[in-house]
Amino acid sequence: MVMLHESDVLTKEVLEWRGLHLFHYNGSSCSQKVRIFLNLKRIPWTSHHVNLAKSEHVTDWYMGINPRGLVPALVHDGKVIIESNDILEYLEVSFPEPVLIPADRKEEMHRLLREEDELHLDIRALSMRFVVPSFLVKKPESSILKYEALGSGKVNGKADPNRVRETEFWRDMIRNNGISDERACMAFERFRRALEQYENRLEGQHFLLGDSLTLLDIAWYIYVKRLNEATYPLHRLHPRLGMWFDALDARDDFRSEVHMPSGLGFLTGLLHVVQRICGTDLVTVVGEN
Ligand SMILES: N[C@@H](CCC(=O)N[C@@H](CS)C(=O)NCC(=O)O)C(=O)O
Repeated sequence: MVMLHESDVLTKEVLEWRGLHLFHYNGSSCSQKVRIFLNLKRIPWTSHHVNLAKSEHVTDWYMGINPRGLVPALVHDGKVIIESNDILEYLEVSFPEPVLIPADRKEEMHRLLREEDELHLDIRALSMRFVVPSFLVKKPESSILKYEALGSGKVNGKADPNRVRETEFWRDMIRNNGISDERACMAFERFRRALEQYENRLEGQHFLLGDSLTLLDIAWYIYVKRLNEATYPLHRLHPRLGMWFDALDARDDFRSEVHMPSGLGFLTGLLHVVQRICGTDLVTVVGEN
């Protein structure tokens, strides 16, 4: 679990904070996952909205809290926890009701959440190719250099290797002038394989881990929502998952956290029209049309 050491945190004031504080962004998939979890548990929390579109996460103050410069980050009674899945596993222990990680499935859940987290750069790649026009989200070299200079650069008292992963992603985007076809196909294939596995699980059960809703459903609902927005052919390729997704998406406590602002919805719609005309839409690029 990534619970930061005091020396990792440069914005020392948060170490004095009491109660539960979440740093998050409306449109961030990992933040949405945490907010749905908090809704279901009815946990009261203080919101600190970090506007990624205005680069509020690449500041001395925020990177002094999360040295990875990412949302979400949690401060609970002076402890700083980063990484959405670690935050959720931590919260499950502190707020056990209703159960979202069954006691006898903790290890399996942990393993499946790790697999889910390994796909994070893939969902980002698909989002930045098929949901948001890449010219709006590409980072110039100057922002990457600023990112590298901020924060302690340490997690658990040691130099953090994840920062390099982050900067490589953004520098790749500069080199390829966006997300390349090859990168998009790789991300698509990884998701197709993972979703196939969950499609099979749904053959004899209502939810991904059995017959009751768990954290795994929340985590995959968020990914599938984004894949839908990227025009992934969910219902055609994985019909059972399509039904599972529709049922969750009809719930207020899920849907309220993943609402796309109307301005972005319009831009995404326009992007899809242009991509279809140019033959650069998702199903054409990945050869699934
Ligand atoms: N593995 C991390 C991923 C966090 C992450 O990548 N957050 C994105 C939003 S979903 C972010 O903060 N992006 C800002 C940026 O890359 O500049 C987690 O699960 O918390």
